[in-house]
Amino acid sequence: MKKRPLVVVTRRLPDMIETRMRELFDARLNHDDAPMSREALIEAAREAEVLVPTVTDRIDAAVLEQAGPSLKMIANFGNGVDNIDVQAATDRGVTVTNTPGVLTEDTADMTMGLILAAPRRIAEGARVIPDDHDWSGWSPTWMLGRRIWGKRLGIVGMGRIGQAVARRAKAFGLSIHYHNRRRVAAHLEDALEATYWESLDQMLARMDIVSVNCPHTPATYHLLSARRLKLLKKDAYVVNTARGEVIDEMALARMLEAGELAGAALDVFENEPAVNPKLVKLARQNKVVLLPHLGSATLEGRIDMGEKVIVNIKTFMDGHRPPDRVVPAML
Ligand code: 8YV
Repeated sequence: MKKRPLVVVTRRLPDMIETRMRELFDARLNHDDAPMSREALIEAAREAEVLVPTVTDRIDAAVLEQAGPSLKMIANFGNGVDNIDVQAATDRGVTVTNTPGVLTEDTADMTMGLILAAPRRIAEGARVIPDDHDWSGWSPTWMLGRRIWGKRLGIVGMGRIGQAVARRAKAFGLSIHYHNRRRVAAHLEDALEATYWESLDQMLARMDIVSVNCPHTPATYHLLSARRLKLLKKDAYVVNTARGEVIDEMALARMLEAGELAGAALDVFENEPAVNPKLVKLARQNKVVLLPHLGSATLEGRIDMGEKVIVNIKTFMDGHRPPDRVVPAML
């Protein structure tokens, strides 16, 4: 009987995925609520044949240098692989995979939810929609939020998730605009009724809501820099369900503190799992809406991601190229 590979998983996965992993692999599962410490991650890399990290597990060159000779695969539980030094892994002969395509619609749903929530939860000085449904009679100070239909939505990154956001936003009556590394095909632009902006600067200066839906790469790090954030209209909102590193978070927080932006709705942060204390304080003042990276966190979505991880590992262990292999040229 073929020896089952030691597969070390860094975070809790849905029960049915963990059960399947135990059946197929020598699975070492982690049920701590907190993310794995760097020391524990290095130890896991020393022992595992396959490491299954999540977005908060930084598998950088230093971790890889300390990895054991048995580490042959990093099967990322997630689509974004900016938590992994893919070049360093590839140079060491370690195969990297991810879980593309199965979280597009969930993440787009969450993005649309935040596009809707931000202008309603962040109302200048007025009472916001109460969580406790304290319906003590209608109050004229309520709902001094902002209308979104008819407003301009600028999507930064028109990949699968950006396109799914555009489809939803169009149905909500927003005018769709986008900036992307490359213009998308004309038929797609027509279907989305989307206007392409070659200049990100010019798009940002004219949008009412900006949604960040691009991956975090060396080219998109602080793409929304302090300089670009200053181009936004004072009554604009920023929504980010992609990666915190795409925005200069401290600059954003300072602008929100100074009232130079209407608000922000953030599901991702520059130094996850830490959240900038300025943003936490702003959330208490109803100037931002914060979520703990829940974009793809539906049960169905996590099961789909887990099933992709299992297929990638099984395919690799059977000596074939895994379907979701990631190589440096793709980034
Ligand atoms: C997950 C994500 O929260 O897939 C991604 O890139 O950011 C989310 O789907 C995360 O990856 C879980 O590890």
